[in-house]
Amino acid sequence: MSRRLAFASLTLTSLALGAPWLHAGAANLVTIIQSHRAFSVTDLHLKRGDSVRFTNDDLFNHQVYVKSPAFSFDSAEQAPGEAVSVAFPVAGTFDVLCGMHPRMHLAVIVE
Ligand SMILES: [Cu+2]
Repeated sequence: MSRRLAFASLTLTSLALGAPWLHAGAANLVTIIQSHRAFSVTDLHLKRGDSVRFTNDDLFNHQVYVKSPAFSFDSAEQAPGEAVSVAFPVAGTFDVLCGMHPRMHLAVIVE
């Protein structure tokens, strides 16, 4: 399984050791590509408040979702070429899945 961590490394900005309420305005946006029934990375580290933009680079629909007690998201059907963005407002580890392709999986770790 290939791990294109170059994308993920974009999120590893300087460690924010200050108080959480000082993070406002420092949120990052990371782009993840959905291609060949896979996400472009297998895991992603974010800071609370960062967003991920999922871009469907396949010729068929995807449906990205997160379902956890702390945080849920559902893109609904995502047509080819369509991008959806989601912010991760709470800390935790979240399984990002596709409603159409059960083998698609991305682990998002929010600190
Ligand atoms: Cu899919």
